[in-house]
Amino acid sequence: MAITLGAKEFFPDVSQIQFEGPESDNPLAFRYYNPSQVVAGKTMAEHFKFAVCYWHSFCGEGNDPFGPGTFKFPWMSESDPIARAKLKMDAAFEFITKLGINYYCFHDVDMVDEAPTHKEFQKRLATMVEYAKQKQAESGVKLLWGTANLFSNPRYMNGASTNPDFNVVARAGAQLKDALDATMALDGENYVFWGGREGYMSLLNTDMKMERENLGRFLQMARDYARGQGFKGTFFIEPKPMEPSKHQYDYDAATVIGFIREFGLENDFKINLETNHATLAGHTMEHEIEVAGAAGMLGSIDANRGDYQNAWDTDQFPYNINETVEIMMSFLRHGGLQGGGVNFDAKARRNSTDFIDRFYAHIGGMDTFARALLIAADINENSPIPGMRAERYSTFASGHGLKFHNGEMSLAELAKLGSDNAEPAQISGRQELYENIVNRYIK
Ligand code: XLS
Ligand code: NI
Ligand code: NI
Repeated sequence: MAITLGAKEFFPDVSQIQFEGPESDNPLAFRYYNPSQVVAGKTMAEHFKFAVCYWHSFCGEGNDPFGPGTFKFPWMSESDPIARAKLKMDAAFEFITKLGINYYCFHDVDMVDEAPTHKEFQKRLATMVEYAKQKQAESGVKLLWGTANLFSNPRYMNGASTNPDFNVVARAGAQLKDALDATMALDGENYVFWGGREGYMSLLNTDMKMERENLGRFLQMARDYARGQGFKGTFFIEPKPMEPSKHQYDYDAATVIGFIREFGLENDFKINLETNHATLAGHTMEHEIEVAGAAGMLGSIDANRGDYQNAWDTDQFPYNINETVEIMMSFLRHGGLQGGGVNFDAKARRNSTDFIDRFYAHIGGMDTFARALLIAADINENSPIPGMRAERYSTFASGHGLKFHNGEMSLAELAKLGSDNAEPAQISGRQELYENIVNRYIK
């Protein structure tokens, strides 16, 4: 059943993508993602809350530092910015709906082109927010999160809230307030801060202490304003170590947790982790999930993957099943996401020039996650791994170990036990056995 929301159908060759099971050879069907299937106590749709991102799927034309875009959007021939933005939104909602996805995410400037003045952009954005309201109501698609693009416009070349010039900080504030208003008007469930240029290019000209404090103030203001307007959602900070800055202040999950606590944001902020940002920071995504999860701050995921042979944010769609199984093992261990979902912050390759490639990309990403969830749940429920992990830490389950863990032991007591006991026996970590078991469950 094809659902057409706008007057024009943009993808007449694609009908509603259905779950057909692992044996299906239909490239436009899900083989694992079955939204209503219950796994580990929740439906797949509830676990993931998959989202399509506006910027990669409907704005990015495939340009790279060596060449212009390769991708021709059918709405580009429309010259009026509002008419063009409305066509783009019609196409976006048709795409999202046909994929059976319930959420989307956007930056303010993804919705409609920037204008010569701030006031003119405000008007454009307000028009598109009204239009998006209608599209959401017709389709049932919801806004997972909104954000302000405070990094593309040349005025932000030295940062937005961390800019050395207060005038730029104020301009960023105007954009932030509008993006918060747009998110709230659309019942956005969360709001994201990704600070691409909130960092430095050189310490020679940078007062890092001042810039970090200003970033903290900016986030506090955002929280106070939105809470004052009745926003009940969660704010997320999305860590990334670098790119476009040489160094970004929100380096990784551990750094962001410290920042959130330093600036008193812990009751309102959690973390939006992105796979390729984890790898750029020299971590795995499951490492980042463990760090955020342990702090109770695992909010949302930007799903993608990098390329191990080069080191930039390639934003490829998830595909690697072993990697995603380990991600889902950590995900389940921490009880899933708090408030957020799995947003495909990923783009089809520059030479994947047909719109159908974006359908294949999302189907593949969703199926990779769904299959990994099934495998991770199977490992948790049926494999020896949970028992092996529990056994590995069993000396902390009772007695002296438990007392130590609970902070009920002094160093003198600990030292006495350590000195009186015989040399501890050597216990293998069994890493290769764990790895073999994981591979055995990947079927
Ligand atoms: C860029 C980021 C960006 C954020 C939203 O690397 O991933 O796309 O998710 O601003
Ligand atoms: Ni992202
Ligand atoms: Ni990214």
